Amino acid sequence: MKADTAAQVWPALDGFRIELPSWGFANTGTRFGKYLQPAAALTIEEKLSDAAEVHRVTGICPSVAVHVAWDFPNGASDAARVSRCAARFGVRIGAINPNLFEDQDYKFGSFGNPDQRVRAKALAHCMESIEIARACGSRDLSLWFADGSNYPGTQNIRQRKRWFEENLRAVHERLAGEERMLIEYKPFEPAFYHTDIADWGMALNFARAAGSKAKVLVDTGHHYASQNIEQIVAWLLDEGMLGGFHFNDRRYADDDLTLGSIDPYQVFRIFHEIRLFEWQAGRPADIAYMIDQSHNLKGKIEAMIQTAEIAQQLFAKAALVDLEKLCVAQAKCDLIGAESCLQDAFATDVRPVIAEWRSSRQLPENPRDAFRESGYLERVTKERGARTATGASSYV
Ligand code: RM4
Ligand code: MN
Ligand code: MN
Repeated sequence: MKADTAAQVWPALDGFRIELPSWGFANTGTRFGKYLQPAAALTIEEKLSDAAEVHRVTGICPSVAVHVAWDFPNGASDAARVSRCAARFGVRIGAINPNLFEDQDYKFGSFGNPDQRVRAKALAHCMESIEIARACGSRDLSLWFADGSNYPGTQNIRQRKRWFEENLRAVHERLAGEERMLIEYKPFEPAFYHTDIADWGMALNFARAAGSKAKVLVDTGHHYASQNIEQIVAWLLDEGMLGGFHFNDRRYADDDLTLGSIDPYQVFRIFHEIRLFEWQAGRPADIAYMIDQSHNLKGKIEAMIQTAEIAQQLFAKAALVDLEKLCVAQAKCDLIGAESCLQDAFATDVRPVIAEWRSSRQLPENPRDAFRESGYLERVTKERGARTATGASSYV
């Protein structure tokens, strides 16, 4: 490996960490059913144990995002135990995701529900989520809403927007110090006519209305086909409003496919925009990189290792873009010169330099091989197999 490649890539690798989703280790499926895996985790302890395994072989996944209803069945009183358990496994609790869906009360929405009682219940759940975040020492409250409607004319869109603003502001008021709230958007599903936070503009608007600790969360799967996600990223960076990512890939609609499995160049372009921003601003962007994938068919732990590896590779490739050369080419409108800066970096095989970086950090050169050789999967398959066949509730 050329010394200058290593000089560019190693610092980027040292600074790159990506958070795992607890729900990615549980049995999940589609609305048409699920295929159970005998090794799937059923409890938060098992999810943390699996996540720790991903971190052990990759070295870049030290934190785990959690969903309150699935991982803290007794709410805030579970927090100390869960947090200690994470520490025992060598990971920590990351973003706290309130569950503002599934419960029968949320049939017509949570923050946007016409029933004041339900809006208050949703708000109280967010307040408890902040308590959990504090008890676990985690900074980010990550808000995704299933709210919307299925038929034209059935809900007052503007009224719901006002209700959202009200509750989001109330959540924001409860935040202290470094704590943040991240607002995620999604164009459709489960609502199929209108979604209350359907795109980045709406999320940005809500974040601004809520207060300075509110930022936008970009889930790469939550865009219409062919949308220019890196432009959205560039705008949010410029506005100081990009809080984090949920990484996954999609072909048709939100389906949590493995990051980069369909369009790795897009992920590369997103990372490039971030790096260009950081280089020009002279400071790191404060962004939470998170994976939001839940694999139904692939082995769950292995799929997470694969995802972390791909994220790392695409991040390393973006670190190879010659930014000085790019800026000169852009200023001269040297189109092919500028475009080639991206293409040359993207075409570079960074796997050897990453393998060297891993060895130097006492990490296995090939994380997936190391996982297969560890015998972990066989062990948990045996331990968990018998129960998994019976416990099949959605996402838990
Ligand atoms: C949504 C969204 C959220 C995730 C839920 C379960 O599509 O991506 O981030 O927490 O699914
Ligand atoms: Mn998401
Ligand atoms: Mn999603």
